[in-house]
Amino acid sequence: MKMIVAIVHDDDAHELMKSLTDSDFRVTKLATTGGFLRSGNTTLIIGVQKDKVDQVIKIIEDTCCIRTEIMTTSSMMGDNSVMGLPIEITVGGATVFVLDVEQNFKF
Ligand code: 2BA
Repeated sequence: MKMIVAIVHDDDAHELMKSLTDSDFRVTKLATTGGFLRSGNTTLIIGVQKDKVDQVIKIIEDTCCIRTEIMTTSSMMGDNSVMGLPIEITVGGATVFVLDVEQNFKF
């Protein structure tokens, strides 16, 4: 068994959950925060048999879009200055980790 951890944009999360559950995958959604932008994103945990990993990756790839976010240099440095310069940051479509699951229990 494998565990797929997918960090996606909040705006893609609902559609991705729907596509995965429509394809009979089981999903858990977590509200998470990116360390760089310090803004909300969504992490989905999907437990699947090894032969289903590629199907899940394809659904994620087809659903999640690359976006551009604007942040200021002052927020990057963590200060409250209003003099920060706006910079563009490219986010996503998705950051995906595929992990081996040693054991899986349901009680
Ligand atoms: P954030 O950490 O908020 O990062 C948002 C975007 O900022 C990243 O998009 C990347 O384009 C940019 N970025 C991050 N760190 C940077 C840095 N030190 N210098 C310049 N630009 C930087 P993505 O790569 O698509 O990542 C989206 C979110 O996925 C991240 O949000 C984070 O929550 C998660 N993530 C990405 N890589 C990860 C990793 N190796 N481990 C854990 N979480 C990760």
